[in-house]
Amino acid sequence: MKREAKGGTAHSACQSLPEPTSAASEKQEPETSGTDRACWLSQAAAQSVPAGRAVRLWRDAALRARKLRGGSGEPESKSEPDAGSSEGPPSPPAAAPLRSPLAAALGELEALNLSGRGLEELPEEVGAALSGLRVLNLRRNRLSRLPDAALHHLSRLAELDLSHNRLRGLGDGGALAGLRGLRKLSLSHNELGTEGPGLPPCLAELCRLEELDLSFNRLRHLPEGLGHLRHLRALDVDHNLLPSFPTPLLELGALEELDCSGNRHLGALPEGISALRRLKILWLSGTGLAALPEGLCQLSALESLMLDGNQLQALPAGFGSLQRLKMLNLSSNLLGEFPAAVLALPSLEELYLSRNQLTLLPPRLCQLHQLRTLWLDNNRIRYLPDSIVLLHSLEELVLQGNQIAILPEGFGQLSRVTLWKIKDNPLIQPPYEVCMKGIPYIAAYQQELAHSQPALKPRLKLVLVGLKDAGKTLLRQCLMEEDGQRDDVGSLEAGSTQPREGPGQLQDIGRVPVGCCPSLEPWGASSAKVPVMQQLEHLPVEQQDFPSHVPSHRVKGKTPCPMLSLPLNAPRVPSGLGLSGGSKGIEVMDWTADAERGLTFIVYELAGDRSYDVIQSFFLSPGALYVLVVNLSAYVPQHFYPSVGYFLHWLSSKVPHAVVCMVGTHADLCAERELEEKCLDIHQQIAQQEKRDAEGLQSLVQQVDEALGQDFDLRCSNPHAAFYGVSDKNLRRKKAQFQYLLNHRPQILSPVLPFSCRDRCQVRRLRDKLLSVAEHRDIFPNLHRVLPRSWQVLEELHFQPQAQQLWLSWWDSARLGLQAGLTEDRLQSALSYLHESGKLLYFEEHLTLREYVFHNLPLLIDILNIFCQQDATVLLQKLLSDTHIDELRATQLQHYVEGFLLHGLLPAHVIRLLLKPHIQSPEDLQLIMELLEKMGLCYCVNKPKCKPLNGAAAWYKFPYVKDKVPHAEAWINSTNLSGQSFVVEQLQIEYSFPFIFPPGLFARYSVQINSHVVQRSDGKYQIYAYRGKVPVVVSYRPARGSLQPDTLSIASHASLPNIWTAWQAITPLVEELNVLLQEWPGLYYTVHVLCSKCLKRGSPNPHTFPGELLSQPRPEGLTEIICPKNGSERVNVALVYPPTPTVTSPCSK
Ligand SMILES: Nc1nc2c(ncn2[C@@H]2O[C@H](COP(=O)(O)OP(=O)(O)OP(=O)(O)O)[C@@H](O)[C@H]2O)c(=O)[nH]1
Ligand SMILES: [Mg+2]
Repeated sequence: MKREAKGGTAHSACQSLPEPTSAASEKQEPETSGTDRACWLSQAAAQSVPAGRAVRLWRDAALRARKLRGGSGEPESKSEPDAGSSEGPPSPPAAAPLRSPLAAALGELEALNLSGRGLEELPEEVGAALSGLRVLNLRRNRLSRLPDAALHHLSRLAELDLSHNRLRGLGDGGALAGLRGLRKLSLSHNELGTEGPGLPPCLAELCRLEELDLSFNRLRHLPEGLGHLRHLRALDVDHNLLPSFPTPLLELGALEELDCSGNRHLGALPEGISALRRLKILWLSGTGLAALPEGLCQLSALESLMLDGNQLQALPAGFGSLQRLKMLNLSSNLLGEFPAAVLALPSLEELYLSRNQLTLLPPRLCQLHQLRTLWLDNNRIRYLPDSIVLLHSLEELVLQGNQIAILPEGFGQLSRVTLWKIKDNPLIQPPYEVCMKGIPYIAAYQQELAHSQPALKPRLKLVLVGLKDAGKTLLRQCLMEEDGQRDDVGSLEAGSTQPREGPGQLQDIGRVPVGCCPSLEPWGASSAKVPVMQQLEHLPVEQQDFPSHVPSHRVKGKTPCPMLSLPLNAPRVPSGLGLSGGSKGIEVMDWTADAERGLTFIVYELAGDRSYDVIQSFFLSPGALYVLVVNLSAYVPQHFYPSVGYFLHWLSSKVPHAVVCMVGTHADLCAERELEEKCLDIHQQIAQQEKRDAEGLQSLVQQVDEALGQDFDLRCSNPHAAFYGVSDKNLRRKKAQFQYLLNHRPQILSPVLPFSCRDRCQVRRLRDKLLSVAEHRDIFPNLHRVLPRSWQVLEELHFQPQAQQLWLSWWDSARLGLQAGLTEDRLQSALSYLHESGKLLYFEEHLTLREYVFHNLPLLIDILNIFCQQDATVLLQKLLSDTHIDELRATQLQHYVEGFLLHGLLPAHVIRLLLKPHIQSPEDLQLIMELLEKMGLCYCVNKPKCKPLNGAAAWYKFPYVKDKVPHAEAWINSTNLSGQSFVVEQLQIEYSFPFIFPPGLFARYSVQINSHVVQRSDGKYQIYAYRGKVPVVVSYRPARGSLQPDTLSIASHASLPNIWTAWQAITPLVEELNVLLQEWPGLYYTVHVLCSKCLKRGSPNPHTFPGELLSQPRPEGLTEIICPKNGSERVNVALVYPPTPTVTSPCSK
């Protein structure tokens, strides 16, 4: 808008000149540069005018977007390099001796671009030699002064760009004195004002000046005579140190654009601002304004007004006079009430009110018929006026971070809204799961609600986590039994818990833990039938089985963990005990904890056995209550991390802001004093861990802030700098990511709650505690979501007892839909809701899977549990359950089982046997394998891409089954990518995970990349493969001590001229990893590009460049970068930046 407002009059004097570097466009994007484009001749340049307009339009939009949303700062993207920073200054062309006839030719030159040439001085004679010049571009050099004589004779000069230099002052202004014809002057991004006043009074004598850019300097004053610039239309003085609004500006009657943003202490505007009657654009972001003068309301030509980042509490009464205003930004102010005057602005198209303190919106908002953009995020709004649905032109509606529970009826009418943000609101109608899918889904929900009665059914997911033998199963049993009001603990039986129920009936499949099939599982019977009391008599007190990947440094102290010191095959519990071996995988069941209030918990119990890590992560989702269980009798402070700290890291990496309730079991086995001490210790260590993590993140925010405070050029010129070369945009994203992590720390509800299943009182207390947490509207605002009755009936019908199959076809589901009163066209949105809320799986966008509804989650989990089974006997028993199997076949099957446990490989026909009776036909098997592939749990190793297997047996690899073969075969060109002697260059991108490496990530990633690679060879921690003909290696390296976190790296190699092939090989893998990591929104990790020079030398500690460079374009003109670890040695830029930037940035969460 800023440029649009300038209209077409700007360049009448320079019609045949190249796209001019206007003050505004300059801020967005540097001009073309590079040796081959150092100068243009005017004839050639004339052709560029139409294209130039298009470019300008684009820049305008980008500039505006940046100003509006990102705040101000250094321009992004392909900034010109400071050519001298890495290569030393090339000899300035202008310094060469000038002789005829060359001199004569130069004398006719009209436009000269010397940007980014590392110039430190301007030769005195340059002006005399180039007297015909009309455009001179000297931006991005190192000029610290302008010799008086240098620009003399340039009386025809109309545009001069001196931005991005090191000018500290202009002396007495002698250098500019001769430039009487100048219309455009840019002095932005210098150091003007550092010495003396910064600007000479004679600046005011450039009386033909139309555009003046003085932004990003250190100016405290503007020359008094500035007001004499009668033709000045655009003035940028933003990001200086002006202590007040400069009065000379009030005389600039022709001014159409004024940018004073970023002068933090401007404080107030004078009444006299009304004199600027032609002003169309006024930007005053971050200027410390606490009020606006009435005079502002007389700026009747105003179209764009930026007032964000001030301290405004209200607008002046006459604000409604700004009848031409199209864009108003009032974000980040102190508005407690919606400024009513805004409603009188009929032309308003964009309104930004983010980060204020608004609670209500006026019903008359709908008067703003032209409104296309409405940003209201991070306020305290509770209700939206019904009339908001009449804003038919709305395209952007941002409401996140408010208190909105209900969207007005007819909200679906806002069908033109494409940018829609609603998260962080306590939505119940429609529920969050519907809202986040977008306006069409909201429309479908609301139509459905109009068709059928609303239904309220509070259900909360309750997830039990903790180490093996922490006491989760018994705790669950006690709680659920307590609900049954029985007094005799001894009569508790595992089988008495309620599995997922259909409408009014128990569902058989959950009657025993879903990980166990009653007829096949040897432990099933023993676990299910032993009364609790009996189990208590044989308590294995000292057992602690730590996650295998908890780094040893995390386990403090010397006391060895009892279980870790046992031989691998030693029995862990005395045989014959009730819960020998613990639970398997995941168990799910419904628990009606409060029948009166109808509150149901869907309980997910995640077994402590780490083999189930990969599948368990799928069931950690937002909006659940997590109960972290610790065995207090076995707890010692040295084991805090594996028994508590690790779980908090795990939970919060997957579920930011997770609600965690700490429960300490086995309280009956601890003396009172011991109990107190242990609970206190856990409490304190949680606080310490939290403090450490938060402080770490805080200091990262600070580092990013410091980097942002620096000039982008400076950051690019110093390879030692923390964020060398990282654009402001990426830095801001990084900061936003850190802040997100800081603002979404886990919510740990109370100190540890001691618990003993022997003590009925404690059981009851825990149950009451869970209920009160669940009912707490601030913690679980979504609990009381409103559903159309038809959706709820549909859900119930899908879970009725006869629906024992693993999936339903779309048609079967549609039949149930009809029973629920849903016609087929309305079924999809209901299924989509049930999928989003974790009730069933329905992949509406998957070509094959969308024909099916996987409604039986317990059964599916049962299947997942089988694939995580590490016990050969159990697997074999499943395979041999068929009585017709002869001895030979049995031996074969045994081999398959061994192969599976050793390499994670299984052929399809054996999988089919394993999944009996759930899977019958080959088609069924095919479908379930597609589902598992979609979930990223396995891939087919021998399926030719896109073709079915021709009768041959398909083999599947389950990469999370830890491959016992430590290293993959390093068969790529018989080289080892970490080796020493290389003719070729190496590329290596390294992801580091300082807090936690998400369990199962390597396995999931290994599946995810399968479609990109061929001829792979997998080891425990490595994958060697090819992308086309180019080798790639993916390796995971577990943490070694606290200073070296877990890393995952992706590497390839090629000769320098062919290095693009290596980039082509690794960038899709990098992008795949970036996408996968979005499943862990609370995870902190960093990405780096390793220096290939260091790698080549075999350095054990190679220098790292920031991974953000991967998503940035290669800086034009830059060929080499200094590697600080190699002194002055340089790395080719092609070894640090990919030829085309990656689409996803590592910090774009
Ligand atoms: N005395 C006593 N024993 C308990 C208590 N809670 C659990 N136990 C016993 O501790 C052992 C382990 O309990 P489980 O409930 O199976 O542990 P878990 O956390 O489910 O373990 P996994 O399923 O392996 O992850 C069992 O023998 C329980 O009987 C308790 O509060 N007091
Ligand atoms: Mg258990």
